[in-house]
Amino acid sequence: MKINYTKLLKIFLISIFYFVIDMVVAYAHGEKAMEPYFRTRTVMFYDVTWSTDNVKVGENVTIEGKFRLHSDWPQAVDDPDVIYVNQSIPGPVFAKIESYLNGVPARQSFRDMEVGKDYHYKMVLQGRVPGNHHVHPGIAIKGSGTIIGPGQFIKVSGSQKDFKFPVTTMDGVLIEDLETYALADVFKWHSTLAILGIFWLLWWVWRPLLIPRYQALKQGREDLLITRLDLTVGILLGVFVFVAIVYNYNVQANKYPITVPLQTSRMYTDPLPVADPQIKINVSRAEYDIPGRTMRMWVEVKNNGDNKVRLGELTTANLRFINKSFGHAMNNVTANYPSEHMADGGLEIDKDKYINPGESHKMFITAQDARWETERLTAFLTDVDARVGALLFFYDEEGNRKILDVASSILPVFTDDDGTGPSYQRIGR
Ligand SMILES: [Cu+2]
Repeated sequence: MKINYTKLLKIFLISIFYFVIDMVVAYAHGEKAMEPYFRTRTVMFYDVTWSTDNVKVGENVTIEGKFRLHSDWPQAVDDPDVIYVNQSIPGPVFAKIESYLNGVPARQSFRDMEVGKDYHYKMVLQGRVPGNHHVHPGIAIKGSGTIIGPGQFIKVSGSQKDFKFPVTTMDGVLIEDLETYALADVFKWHSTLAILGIFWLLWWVWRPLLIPRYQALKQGREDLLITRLDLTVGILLGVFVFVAIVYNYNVQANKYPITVPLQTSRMYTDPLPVADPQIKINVSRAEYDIPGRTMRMWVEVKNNGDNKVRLGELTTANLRFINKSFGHAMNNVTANYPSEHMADGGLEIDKDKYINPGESHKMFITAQDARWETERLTAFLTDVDARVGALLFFYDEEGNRKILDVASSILPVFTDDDGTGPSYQRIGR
């Protein structure tokens, strides 16, 4: 068979072209690529705030909020035995100054997090590189990766030259700028070792390589492969590297007698004390209407508390569906909350009302938004774990909030259903 090299070259170039194009449009933080069961049933972010959306280089922005570890934690995701409070930003455009989990400094990872419980995180970032950056909180789960919260664009203005990171060490030495501290030593060591490495590589590479050496070996002439000079150079190099390391180690140990190694111990904090909402939810059916880009849920809510409660919000995968006709739910939305995380249509509730203490109330919830599609949440249709989860926010008449995490298997609906189709009738809407 004759190979068409021109055609092959063309395909190759086109692949590279598309690869490059793809890199240009890659701009978000990869959360869309994550499976919906990961994004709707693990770390559920809520009450996220950014202290400002405009800082100068060297100024601080505080990001804080809460998350619940969903009770219906997916089997395919490692349990949150070890987590780390992190930020998701495009490279080191901010410097992290402080971070906390439930008020405990979060420089290290936390162990034994409890599923079904709530935690509060806070981090302070300092503007470093000018630009308009998308800033998310993130929670890294050991074994499963980082799940990121909602993002807000924060503009950093000024010049990167003005960024200084002064630190005073424990023994009182002021380091004027951590950015450039001991950088000369780093370059010196890297170049010294690189030169030695390249020398050693070239020493062997400059002469005939694989085939001639293989033939010499086959003819029983190993003695030709390594000469006396090779041996001498090898020994000298080994001795030189060893002496250089021991000598410099001693010089540094005398120069900095007190050093603290990186800390690897794990932190622990109790979860936030959250009162039992005294609400029971039974999801009898959930479906996703593909042409209508709508999630529908049939739920029965039993209010076991002493106060009337009404459903105000459904939030999942950082998308918020608000019951817009309910004042307490609207009050919970801060004015500058990023609109990309707000579903335009809000949450539609059939038979929306305050549920009395002791009452069982059947409701039909509709969450419609094109973001189901654009956020690629509809991948649950092809997942091996076709369950979807969410947080539901209920409020009593005083506006006190009660948060519930719900999950249900979800069925796809492929026909264009306008609300009168068979699935509705079957459920007895
Ligand atoms: Cu982002």
